[in-house]
Amino acid sequence: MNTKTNITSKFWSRYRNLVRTEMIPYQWKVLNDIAGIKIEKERLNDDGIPSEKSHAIENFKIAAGRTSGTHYGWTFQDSDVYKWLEAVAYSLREKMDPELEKKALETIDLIAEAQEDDGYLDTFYSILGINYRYQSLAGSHELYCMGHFIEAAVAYYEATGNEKVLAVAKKAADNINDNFGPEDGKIHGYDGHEEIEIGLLRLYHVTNDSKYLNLAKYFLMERGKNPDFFREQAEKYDGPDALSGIVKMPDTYFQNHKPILEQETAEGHAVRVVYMCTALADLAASTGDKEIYGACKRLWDDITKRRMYVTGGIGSTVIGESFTLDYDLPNDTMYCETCAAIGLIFFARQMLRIEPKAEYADVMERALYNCALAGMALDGKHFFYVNPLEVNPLKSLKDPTKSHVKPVRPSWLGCACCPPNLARLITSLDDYIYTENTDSILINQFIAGQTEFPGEDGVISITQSTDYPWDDSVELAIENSRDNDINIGVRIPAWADGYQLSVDGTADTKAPEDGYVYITVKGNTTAKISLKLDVSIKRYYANTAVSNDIGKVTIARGPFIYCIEGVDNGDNLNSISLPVDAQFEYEWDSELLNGVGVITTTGLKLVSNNPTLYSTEKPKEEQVQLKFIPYYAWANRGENEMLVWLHESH
Ligand code: FUB
Ligand code: ZN
Repeated sequence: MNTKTNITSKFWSRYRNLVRTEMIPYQWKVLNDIAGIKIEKERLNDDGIPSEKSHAIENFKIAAGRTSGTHYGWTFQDSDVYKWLEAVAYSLREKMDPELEKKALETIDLIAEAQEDDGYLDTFYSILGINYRYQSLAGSHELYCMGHFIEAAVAYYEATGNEKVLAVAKKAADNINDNFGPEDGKIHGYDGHEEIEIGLLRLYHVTNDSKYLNLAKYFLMERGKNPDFFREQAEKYDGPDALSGIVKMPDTYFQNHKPILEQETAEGHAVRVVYMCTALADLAASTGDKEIYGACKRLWDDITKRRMYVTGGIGSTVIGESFTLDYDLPNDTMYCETCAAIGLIFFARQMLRIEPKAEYADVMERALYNCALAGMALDGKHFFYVNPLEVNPLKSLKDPTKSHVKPVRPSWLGCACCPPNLARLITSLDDYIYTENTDSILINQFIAGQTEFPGEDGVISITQSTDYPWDDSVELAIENSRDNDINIGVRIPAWADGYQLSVDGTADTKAPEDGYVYITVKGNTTAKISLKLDVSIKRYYANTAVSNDIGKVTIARGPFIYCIEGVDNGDNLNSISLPVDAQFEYEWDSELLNGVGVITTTGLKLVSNNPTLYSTEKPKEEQVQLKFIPYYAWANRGENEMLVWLHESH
């Protein structure tokens, strides 16, 4: 999409400014080890987690020969720098900032210096033993890191026209192409963590060079053909330890148990799955391959219809940061990694390129406004890795099975994949609002702003005026200066029980097609579309196959899932129930949590009469005032309990 968007949404402008003015500079300091903060381990008491410092920029300086020392951090430490650079690219696309550009250009120079003469780019092996490269792919993340670099490079090139960064990316991709593929003498394998496939496809889109598409396809189609691939490499390997223990994970962890086109369910590490699916869907969209699309659809359905939390989080267990089985969605031991929700948003975006179904945009919205956004504190400087739906801080502290479930966001994490992923998502939000097809434009997200879609015979301009996500009304001004008609598909969110739509003041009662109402705007004309959505507060129930949510209810308004916190509702939140006939009040509170819509009602709290552990005496019921806040804003007022699914009382 060759569009230009200016986001004016109050809600999103705050976040985008926050990322530009707080998060990106803060990350820069962290990457350079000058932030003066305490970096936390993802899991308490796990000695295997490097967390004293980031050292990410220093690794590049050592690899470039500017300084001496050794590599520190995860094998994928380089990717923190690349994701930062990608976020900077989008940020500069939105608003030029010479100081930030200078930092980016210096970083690009440093990366180019760290690149080997033949194009190979990975500080871990450049520092610790280049002869061992590509030989321990289960945990080395070499292709994962280069994939992130290629994504950053394409983004930077597209934002600024910088040829140097694109040349470095091509050189890296060419090195990979020289070393991997079906030909004799090349490695018949792939990275333990999918990502290079996404990068290569982006490189293909910007260069139009089919060798990058073919290489991405090779990696995707090769995965799972030889489930022993990582073990075979590990048996021969005697180089530096590149997360070698990971090879003992089950084949499903790497989506390596069978060829992707035969995979019926989403198995293993959740981020890997959705990154794989993102590339697979991009490939299907780019080639029109129906079989590949079928695989995308199967995995999409399994993830979103049987394995996704109501917040859009995915990954039910900390063990392997993985999916488990259909309908297994525990609320207090889950993983729901921020990166996984972001990856699901990437996947949804690619699926929208294949077919105009609002279910993709619905899931995108759910994951965006809930799980993904919860990954960052309102100050833009504290981050969650995992996003629970139920937290008791004492249990997190004392129960080892919950040591990954943090009750407050740390300043930074030893494994820092999530914060820069959020930064690149929020700064590139423009790319998720619309899907442009030959004769249609889908409006997937309601985000105030103005976008221009240039075409050969003119421009289509869309201006969205709305206070969404808080408000229920969206005004769309469409100007079609092309000769041809354009069909504007307005998404009707699945959560909206009702809506009213009018075009130039006249009610439009057409039924939505796959969740979009289409309005034709003739060539060289304009149209004003008004949409009003039913955002009344709704109760949601999980399928009864979800044993953890039986008898429970959660509430939502518009795209937001709500929760209760201890600071508003006292301790022992599980003793609270929501009466089936409770009436809700909704009020905007501009003073609270940077401005949120608050929901209040009367609930019931069970209180033991008897202090003994077990008693024949029934606890008494007390009426309590309940205050719900949007899930994304929890844990911004200190350490306390939080609960999304409440018992429902009759
Ligand atoms: O392996 C790289 C990243 O680190 C993964 O995507 C995250 O889940 C974390 O394990
Ligand atoms: Zn992450």
